[in-house]
Amino acid sequence: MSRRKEQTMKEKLALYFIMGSQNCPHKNPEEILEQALKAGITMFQFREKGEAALISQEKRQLAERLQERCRAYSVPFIVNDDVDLAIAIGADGVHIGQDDEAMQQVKKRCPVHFIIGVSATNAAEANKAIKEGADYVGVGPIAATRTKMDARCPIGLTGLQRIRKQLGNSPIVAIGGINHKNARAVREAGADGISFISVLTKAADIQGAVNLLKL
Ligand code: TZP
Ligand code: MG
Repeated sequence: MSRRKEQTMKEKLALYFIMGSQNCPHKNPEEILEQALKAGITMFQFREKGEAALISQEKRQLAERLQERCRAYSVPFIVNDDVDLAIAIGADGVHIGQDDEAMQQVKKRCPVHFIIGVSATNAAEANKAIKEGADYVGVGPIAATRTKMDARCPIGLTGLQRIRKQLGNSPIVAIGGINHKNARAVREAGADGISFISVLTKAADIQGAVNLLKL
């Protein structure tokens, strides 16, 4: 990746909000996203996942409604796991995990301009993803999280630092248990950006919560 492209990617990763309808059972995901966009998030991932997740047409319809909101703010709209959906609705990219479709396959199917993100828990996974052409790696969980039930053991700031050392300049976004208390330390440990779910989906004041994450 060119230095310039790398830099642009890092700017997009700064405040990366992730959400699916299952993350806000008693709230309207469109309203949450609208407020988050207004507050200044720089990227969004639609992660419709788990037992309570929408499927088929309902999933696609929600994706399209959220995508429209992102478009209005020129914020990239990324789809988690579901490469077919991402292609079908003309998303800006996909995010894939270690157990999802192989990178080679994803690259073959997606338009060239797609942003491709890959989850990694250690330096070996992160290195492999970048070598295979990932635009960024999502590294974590950094701290304990109640949002992802099958999350691996937290890697802490030390784990993040280790991965940063191995990856050189490649774009890294940290994930898992990130809140206003640890956001700054996470950046100082080498993350170009932070990604978060519950800190916004559970917030009474989304604008205020985003402001605190920026500090
Ligand atoms: N992957 C690793 S931890 C996690 C994901 C999707 C959940 C992050 O959610 P939260 O609420 O920001 O800890
Ligand atoms: Mg996945």
